[in-house]
Amino acid sequence: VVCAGSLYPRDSESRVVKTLDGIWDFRADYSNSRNDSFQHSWWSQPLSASGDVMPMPVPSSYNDIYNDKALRDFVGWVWYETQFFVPSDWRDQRVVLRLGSAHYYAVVWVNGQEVMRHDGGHLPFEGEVNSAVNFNGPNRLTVAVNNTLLATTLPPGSLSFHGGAKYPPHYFVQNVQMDFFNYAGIHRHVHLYVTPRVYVDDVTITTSINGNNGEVNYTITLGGSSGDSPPGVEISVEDRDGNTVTSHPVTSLTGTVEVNNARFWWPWTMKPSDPGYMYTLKVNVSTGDVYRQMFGIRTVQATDSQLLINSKPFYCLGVAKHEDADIRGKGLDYPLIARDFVMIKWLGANCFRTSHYPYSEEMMDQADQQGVVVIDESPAVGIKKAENFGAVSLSHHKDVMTELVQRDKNRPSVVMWSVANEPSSNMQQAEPYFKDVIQHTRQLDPTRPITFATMHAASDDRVVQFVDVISINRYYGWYTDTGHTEVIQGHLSDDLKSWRNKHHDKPILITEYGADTIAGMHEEPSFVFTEEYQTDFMSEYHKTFDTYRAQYLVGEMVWNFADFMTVEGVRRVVGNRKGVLTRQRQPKAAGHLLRARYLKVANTT
Ligand code: GCB
Repeated sequence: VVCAGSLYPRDSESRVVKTLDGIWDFRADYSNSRNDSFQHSWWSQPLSASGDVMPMPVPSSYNDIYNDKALRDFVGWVWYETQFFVPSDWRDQRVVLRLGSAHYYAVVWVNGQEVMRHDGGHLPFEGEVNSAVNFNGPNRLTVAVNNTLLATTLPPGSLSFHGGAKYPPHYFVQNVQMDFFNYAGIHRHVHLYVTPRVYVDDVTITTSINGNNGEVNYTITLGGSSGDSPPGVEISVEDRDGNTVTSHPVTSLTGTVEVNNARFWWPWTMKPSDPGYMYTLKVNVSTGDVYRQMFGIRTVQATDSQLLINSKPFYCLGVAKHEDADIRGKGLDYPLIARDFVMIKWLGANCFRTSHYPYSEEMMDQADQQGVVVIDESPAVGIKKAENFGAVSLSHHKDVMTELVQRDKNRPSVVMWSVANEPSSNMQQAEPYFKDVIQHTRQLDPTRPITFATMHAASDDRVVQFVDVISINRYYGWYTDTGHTEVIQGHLSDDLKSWRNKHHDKPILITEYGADTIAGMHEEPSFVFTEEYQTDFMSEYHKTFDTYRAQYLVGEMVWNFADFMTVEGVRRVVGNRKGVLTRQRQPKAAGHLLRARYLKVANTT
């Protein structure tokens, strides 16, 4: 069974959510470090019965918890196990197990019975587990997770096998086509929840604005109903204080509700006094289920030269981010989420890109509620080789877009989908491949613009023709003309003009520019890797941005918000150091520079 998780599990009058987070038993399987079939049936009995187990936190990446290089760089299956109880009065209801994310490939057993598997590391999946759970005693939950990246995974990767006497037996390494550490494990919450037998399965909300009023179009899908006598539903809209704002009961599964004198959803820089206003659509099924779906009333549109939110031009003062921190790796962490929003606002940023994979739902909730705009990126980073464009890859990519849109479609913060980062969009194969992925995404969600981040030049790209906004990643003065800040303006200016000449119907967004900088390293005059170089380098970009800001440039995103971990390599000094903040989220000089700029620009647009 492949099961995508749809609605976020929330408590209500009819639902109870319990978390299974905690310290679980764990073991890596060194005997079979590949994405093959299982070498052992470790699900069939308690994990501790088949060998030693180690304590492992959930949620977290497992890589940086122990002082064990083999585990940090492990490739293959790891096993997690915990125990849980199910209240006996849940017996006649629907009991669901949901994992927010397990990277990359996961198989889940309850009491030795397989209940689901999921392909892909950054999106939720869930399944009904009534027939597997025991209501009268303990239950054993086993999760096997495999982090191997291959030609058809997203992100793609490959394995190299090294034979001969010089290498240990069965030696191989994981090659990645992306510039961040392949953290793995159970990265987000594990929830067990209960709903009535007939339940709200999905809620889709789109909004439009009519003068001072908001129009809320909704579609409800019910699950578990027999069909002959479908239950009734009652829908109401509540404001942020819980007051009902719909004047009369609405009882159909799909329709439009008008909210008079609506408070629209605004990015915090466009309405500092009242950003991120969220309403709640309350769905009440006559047979008992109640679900509350939050939403915001806003519109988004890309024109030939602007990005409009609620018909007003939005200029993205942005950061590209990563889910990355000490110890926990990519594990969900509330203090980190809270701190990141503090620092996003400290920088004066109004926008981030979820480079290079979908971020946690808990993070996205904060973007909604704090009025921070999001470009929501799929995990398709580094589709670079011919073998990454095959039919299997394409079909998986479309499935991932379906799961991503399904998860985030009701979020007002999400104003654009990014279907990929830096694919070989100059290759012939890229054209039909991305045409299909983008068409598919547009069908799923006709309301939001679509983009992808390109590293290629206007002259050799074949994919930008299909998108609404051109997103470019640029490193003049870093990977090319290294150390020469004086050439940045000329190169960037030429670049922007050549894109405009080729596609004069699309605005342009800078999705990356940045320079590696070791915090505390200084040199005057500036020298690569010093704080002085990072600020000199960025200042040159800013001058060009200011010229095109008045024309068709709709935003700038620095690479990166914070330093982050990568694979070991001669170009990386314990990770990528292009953060304007350190990995601990403290500013470098560039952080102060960006803050001064963003606060100034926000006041002049
Ligand atoms: C890029 C990639 C990003 C890298 C960055 C860099 O173009 O999109 O993932 O980390 O460059 O620092 O090289």
